[in-house]
This record gives sequence, C-alpha cells and structure tokens, in this order.
Amino acid sequence: MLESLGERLEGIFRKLKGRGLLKEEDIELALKEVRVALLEADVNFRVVKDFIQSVKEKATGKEVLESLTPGQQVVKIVHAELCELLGGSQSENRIKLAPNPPTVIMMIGLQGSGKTTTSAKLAGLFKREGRRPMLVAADLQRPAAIDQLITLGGQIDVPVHSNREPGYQGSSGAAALAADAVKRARLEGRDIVILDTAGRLHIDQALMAELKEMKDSARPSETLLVADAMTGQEAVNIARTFNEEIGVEGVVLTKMDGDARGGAALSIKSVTGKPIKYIGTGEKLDMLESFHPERIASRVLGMGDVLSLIEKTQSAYNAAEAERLGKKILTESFSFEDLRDQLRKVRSMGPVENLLNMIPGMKGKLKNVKVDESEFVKVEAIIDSMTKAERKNHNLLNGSRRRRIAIGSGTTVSDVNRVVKQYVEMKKMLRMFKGGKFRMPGIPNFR
Ligand SMILES: Nc1nc2c(ncn2[C@@H]2O[C@H](COP(=O)(O)OP(=O)(O)O)[C@@H](O)[C@H]2O)c(=O)[nH]1
Ligand SMILES: [Mg+2]
Repeated sequence: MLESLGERLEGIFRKLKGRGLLKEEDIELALKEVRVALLEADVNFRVVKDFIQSVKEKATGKEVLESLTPGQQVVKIVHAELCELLGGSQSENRIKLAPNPPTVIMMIGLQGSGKTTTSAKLAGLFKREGRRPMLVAADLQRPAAIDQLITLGGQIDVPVHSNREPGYQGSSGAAALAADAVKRARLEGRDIVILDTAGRLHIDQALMAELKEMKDSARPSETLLVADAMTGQEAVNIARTFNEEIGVEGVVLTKMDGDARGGAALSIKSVTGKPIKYIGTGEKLDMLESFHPERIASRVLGMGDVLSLIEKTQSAYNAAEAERLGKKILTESFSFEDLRDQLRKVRSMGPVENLLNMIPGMKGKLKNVKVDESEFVKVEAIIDSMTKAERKNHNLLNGSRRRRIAIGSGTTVSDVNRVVKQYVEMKKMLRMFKGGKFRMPGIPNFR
C-alpha cells in the first residue's frame, strides 16, 4: 500500500536529512521532487499544488532555517501536511452509532467496487466487537449477489435478511426490503443493520433513484461509499458524484492491497470533504482496517507503522495473556514454553515479512528477504521434543539430552544448539527490556 510513493519520499528526504544547514534552494528542489512523486502516485493535481504550497510556506519560515536539524523539520512538516491530506483527526472516521438501535449502514458504489465483500467484512468487525449485526441483501439486480451475501454471512455467522426468507411477503422493491429488514432487526435485537445495495458499471440516474428511495425508507445513520482504490482518480470522481447525489458520511477504499498508487487515498478527503473510514486490504473477510491518517502518513514516510504493529499484536494476544507474559519477563521465568506460545502468536498474525515491514527503519530493506516460516515449525518441533523440566530450565540441556531432542524432532544437534542459543539471547534481551535499556532502533524522536 503506497509503497512506491513511500520509497520515493524516503529517497528525497534521505538526501535532505544528510545536510547540515538547509538553504532555501535545497527545500525548493526537494519539494519539486515531492511534487513529481505525488503526481506520479496519481494524486489529484490541484491537491498536489495546494499541498506543496502549504509545505513550502511552513518550511521556509525562519525557525526552520535556524534549526539544528532542518532536514528533520521538513519531514515533520510534510508528515503533518500528509496527515491533514489523508483526513486529519481520527475521531470523525468512526461509524456513528444511532441513539436508538439499530444503527443502519448503507453501502453504495459501482458494481465490482467491493460493496458485498465490505458489507460482510464490516459485519464481521462489529461482531468481533461484541455487537449483533445483520446483513441485508438489498441488491436485487443480480440473483447471484444475494447468494454471495448469504454465503459470506454464513462464513462469519451473521444472519442475512433477503427476499429468500421462507414465506417472505414483502413487496418486491429493494427499498421495501431494506425497511422490512430494519423492522426485523428491531424485533430480533440486532443493533447493526448493513445494507448491501446494487451497483452499475457506471453512474446512472436509475441507480441514483433506487438508492435515494432506499435511503428515504431505511433512514441509515451512515451511508458509506465503497470505491476501488485501483481506479485512482476515477474513484475520487465517483466519490464526489455519489456524495453530491446521495450524500455520504464516509468512504471505504477497497483493494488497497493491489498496486494502487495511492492517489485516491491522498485525494478523496480534500476533493470530497468526506473522510476515508476504512480500507480493504484483501479478499478475505478479516481484511478491513480502520483508516488512521496519522499511521498511513508515517508508513508512507518510512517511519514504520508502530501503532499498526502494536494493534496487530494485540488482536492476537488477549489482555490476560499479555499480562501473564509481562509478569514472566519481570520475574525472568520466560521459558521455552513461553517462547513456543510466542511463535504461535506471531505465526497467527500472518506473513512475518508484513510485520517486519512495519518496524521503523525496516521498510524497503527487506525487498528480497523471505522469512523462512519453516524455521518456526522447526523451533516448535524442537521445543515439543523437550521434557517439561527442560522447557523450564535450559541448564539441564546437556549433550545427550540435545541429541535426544534432535532425534525426537527430526532435526540436527546443531539446530538444537542454535535454538537454545537464541533462547538464551532472547532472555538476555528481555532482561535489558526490564532494566529499561532496550530501545527500538530508528524511531525518530519527533512527531
Ligand atoms: N484484493 C482485494 N479484493 C477485493 C477487496 N474487496 C473486494 N474485493 C474483490 O472484488 C471483487 C468484487 O467484490 P464485490 O464485493 O462482489 O463487489 P460489489 O459488486 O461492489 O458487491 C470480488 O472478487 C472481491 O473478492 C479488497 O479489499 N482487496
Ligand atoms: Mg455486490
């Protein structure tokens, strides 16, 4: 996501940061390059113009030139402006819940933009938060769309209201179906209703009329425009038109995992005035992220996305587990069993490369690095082959025990030696952590 723009900007700022004092020409030149990089990322040209102007005004102020680390100051200004561009404050990016449930959310957009998938993803997200969502198959254009939503609902165990309900007696229109669904949700104590609607290949009046009618009958608290990030500036135009015609509270940008250059993400807020609320990062149902302007800006500028990393880690841990581990670290009783738990957690978080890329300073350095996940499996096998006592106390692991473990796990003695050594190193590091000496390398001290 936005990788190539990030790389370009990192390159530009690396040069800048290497300098001592910055002259106005240096900033001028760097901003020219930033301008080209943004345009190449398909950011709306008017947005780029305002952006550069705003950075220039702030960067060429006297303060900056007298500063000790002017390069860093410029990056800081660009970071702040980028946050602003991506949507500024985060609070407005949340879905506003209706004071009287259910909260109705209407998903609109062109065909193929990802409405049906995103409806199900969103329902999954609410369900994980402990709410009781219901999906509504209000796309009556294509029968396949109803089947698709019923299938997706089944995967996340969320009920789907459709005209396939046994004994369904509602009238035929999508607007009436949506209104019926809201009534049913109220009866069944469902607090979130997500309407999946029909799209067309392009915007037309018939589509707009149908959506308006549904909006009037179902009275959604939020209407979200779903747009495909891969279409770049087209997605921005679509968002603007839908907002003018129907009115939307926010945008979901899908397919951010593709080779979208990022132009849409960087232009939508300033062109439409509506924030991006979520981004879709894959076809799977758990691949929907809340949109955090600040984090994306940091990611683009190569500072790494520490917060996303922490959030990812937290969703794999539960709080109790984290506390248990924290205690272990403090008492230095971190055992092989804990190590094995850790490995399982890391593996459940997805490909290790993705996680590493979020660490500050790592981005871009891992181009050709493939983390060998089979190595994890090996370590687990080795730990599995230890006795309970050995897992608690590595000092027991003499030569013959190591040989036995190697045979038991189908590895070699040198594999076992390596794992033990790594474990000892890790324990040492945890001790440093405890002593407060441990610092993540590469985190800039400004923000
Ligand atoms: N890679 C990727 N594919 C997506 C994403 N969201 C949706 N899709 C795919 O895009 C296609 C169209 O999605 P669908 O939800 O049916 O679009 P709709 O016509 O607007 O309802 C499907 O193949 C989805 O799997 C996403 O965030 N990333
Ligand atoms: Mg659909």
